[in-house]
Amino acid sequence: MAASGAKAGAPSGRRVLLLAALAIVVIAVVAAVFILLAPSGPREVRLEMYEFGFNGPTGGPAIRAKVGETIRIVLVNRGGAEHEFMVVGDKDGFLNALHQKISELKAKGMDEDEIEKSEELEELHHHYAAAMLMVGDKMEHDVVLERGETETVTLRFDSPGTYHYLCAELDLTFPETHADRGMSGTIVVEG
Ligand SMILES: [Cu+2]
Repeated sequence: MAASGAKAGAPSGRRVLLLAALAIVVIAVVAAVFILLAPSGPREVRLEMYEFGFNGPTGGPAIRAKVGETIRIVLVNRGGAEHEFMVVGDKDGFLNALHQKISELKAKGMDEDEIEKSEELEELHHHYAAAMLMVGDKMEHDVVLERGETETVTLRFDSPGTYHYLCAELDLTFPETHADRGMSGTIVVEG
């Protein structure tokens, strides 16, 4: 009896092992199918704003993207001042034009606050913005965050190239902007 019991037990043990192995294979296949079929949302990049950088005291991480790809950017203002996010192609051109305009408006007797809110500066932002930002259900060329505020924006690029994201808020050492103090980073868009 004991011998036949041992004989019967051996194949049953192998069967258990076989079933376990089969179960592992089935689980692996199901998991792989789930991963492949899961809707892949837009890539998310988190940028924390400080004086005067993104994710640190200066500069910002380089972001890589493909033409037509939607990127979701979560902006968190962790600084002590208001900060802005916008994307330009020609950073030097934008900052030079901005400096010139600020000097002109300053010569007219406008103070920092009036210049910041002026239509002329708004037009410059609009002219140099290289990518529109989807903020909620609105298209904007820039977005401004108060201290402690969080905002999610999505954007995509139609042309390859090197772009710059930056904060063009005026600084207390007016007429310099936060971008002049290093608050910018690159976005490399490949075709
Ligand atoms: Cu700023």
